[in-house]
Amino acid sequence: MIALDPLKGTCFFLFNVLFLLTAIGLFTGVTGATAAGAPKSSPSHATAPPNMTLIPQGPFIMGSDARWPDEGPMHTVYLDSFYIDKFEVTHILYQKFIESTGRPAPEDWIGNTYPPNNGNHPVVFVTWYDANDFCHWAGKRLPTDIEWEKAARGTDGRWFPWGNDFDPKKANVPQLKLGGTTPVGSFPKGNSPYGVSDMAGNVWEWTASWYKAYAENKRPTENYGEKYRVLKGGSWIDCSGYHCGISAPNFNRSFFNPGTKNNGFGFRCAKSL
Ligand SMILES: [Ca+2]
Repeated sequence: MIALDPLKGTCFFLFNVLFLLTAIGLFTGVTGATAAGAPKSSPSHATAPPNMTLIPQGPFIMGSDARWPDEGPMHTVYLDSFYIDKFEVTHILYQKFIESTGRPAPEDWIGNTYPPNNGNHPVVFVTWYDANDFCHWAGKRLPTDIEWEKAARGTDGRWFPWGNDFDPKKANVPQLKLGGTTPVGSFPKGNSPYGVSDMAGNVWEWTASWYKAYAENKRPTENYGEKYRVLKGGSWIDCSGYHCGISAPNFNRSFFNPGTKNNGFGFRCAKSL
């Protein structure tokens, strides 16, 4: 399923401008150093905040024409570099947020205590507002759906974080029949090309984006607009009763009222450089 793309034209324009600026830099010999001759610091994995990783700038393939109308068309988007959490936000981290801010705990907690032995599981029963406020409290922000898809997909247009073939042993997906969440990072063979965990399965993840049609999408629905927020990545929950198909593909889109919370919705944060 898909969103956002008045950005597409802008992204291509920016790409062309950046290409031109790079070319100018090469001809004038100013890339890689400041006018004063000091080395220019460039973002790297080494400079990423703890438990975050760098998603480098550049174009990537987003969307798909293979399944649901809102997932297409497949198109190329240019993004600047950004950081994203390697893991879904856990109960342990969310507890720090609650204790710091006085925010009410999720409904499956007892008081300010998360379910027993679930500290490293992703927090669930969180609304979009909870997720958005947590990320800002942590000095971060929610990723856009575009950023999320690049972090999961890399640049080669793959269907799943690990490649093009569905493999229920590489993610906590309903086909694995575990019946609940797993500790974050439990499926390292299912990591994305950037080493990001649980991008297919475990919990669906709230993004900053409204549910809107991609540019050039010719299949409008009454659901597009600034009503629903996009969630990405599938979860452990079997949604086949809703004819959702396999929810693990990188380009899959779900959309819900931002006040929705359940035992399959969580989130991770991103950060601008
Ligand atoms: Ca996930």
